[in-house]
Amino acid sequence: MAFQQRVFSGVQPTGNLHLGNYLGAIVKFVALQQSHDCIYCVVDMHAITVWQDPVELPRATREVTAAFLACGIDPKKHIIFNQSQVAEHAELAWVFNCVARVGWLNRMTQFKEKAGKDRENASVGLYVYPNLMAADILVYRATHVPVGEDQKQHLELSRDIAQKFNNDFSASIAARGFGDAFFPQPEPLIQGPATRVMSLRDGTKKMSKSDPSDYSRINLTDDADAIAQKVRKAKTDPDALPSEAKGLEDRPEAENLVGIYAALKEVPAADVLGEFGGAQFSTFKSALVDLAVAKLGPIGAETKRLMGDPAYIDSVLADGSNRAREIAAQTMSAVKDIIGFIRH
Ligand code: AQP
Repeated sequence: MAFQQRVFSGVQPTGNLHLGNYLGAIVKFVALQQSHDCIYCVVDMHAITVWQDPVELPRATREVTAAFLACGIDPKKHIIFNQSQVAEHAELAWVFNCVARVGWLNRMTQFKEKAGKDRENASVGLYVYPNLMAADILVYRATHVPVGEDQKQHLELSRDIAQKFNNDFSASIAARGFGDAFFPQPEPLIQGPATRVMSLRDGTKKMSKSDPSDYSRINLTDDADAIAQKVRKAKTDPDALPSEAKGLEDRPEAENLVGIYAALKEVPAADVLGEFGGAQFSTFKSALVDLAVAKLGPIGAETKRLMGDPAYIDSVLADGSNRAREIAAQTMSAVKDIIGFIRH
């Protein structure tokens, strides 16, 4: 069956958005608006898999929304909304809790990393997080999902869930005129030189909101001074930059900074090495500061300006939630029929 092409992705309101979120996901959200219908979600229900302060959560939800707008997502042509306002996400997630297998979830590395040694004490929500993520995508029968490399395994699980649902209910799906598949196999879009931006303090660790050191990441709302300080203090090695990609092997910090520069400048990493091969890090870091300030400065300023108008941000979320709900309700009605739930 041919599915209408549709993009879905989400970002958690769990702290400051950083360069990894921006280059790994949001830049792609913006580009895909030209070619697809897009739905971008502030996934507040995912956020509460780890306790969130009820005073901070709405602020963080508005800040992610403001960042989406500041980066250039058009809320009229596309949809921006917060997950908790469309109940069908949770409804479909329950169905998927009954489709996905315990063995599949046991293989999820993100749960292992986030729960750590204290697994018994992790929330059940954190464990079934990937089922909710599958519901987020499939409740819109979305076909393409731009994400960073860290979400690859969860996307594979979403595909497995879609396939098992299609198999488990194949006769019912066909009887209702949906052909041989009700859900598409959503395709991850993980491309470019910055699919996994690493910490500025340790090139083997992902740049992350939860790293205790603010020097490990560049936040989208950092001012020029903060960006300059963080880049200058970023860990490097004593050698000059190589002129070819092979020279970055076993130099994770150098590779990371080159990847960041390439992604911000929207050129291949080879071009960056062509330009800076043989240069010392001090020279390269100065160029990186200029580029990062030029790219991120206007986004940070616009995010802050929008945060001064929470009523406008809330109106964007309300309008987006209404439009998202219409699509999600149609999917959920069909899912209920397919499963055999009586609808009144
Ligand atoms: N370092 C990264 N490099 C590239 N992409 C990244 N993403 C996150 N970190 C990087 C991508 O950003 C999108 C939104 O992520 P999220 O906020 O939903 O989830 P997250 O992965 O939990 O973010 P953090 O910063 O890593 O938070 P913590 O500290 O809680 O682990 C996703 O598409 C993600 O791939």
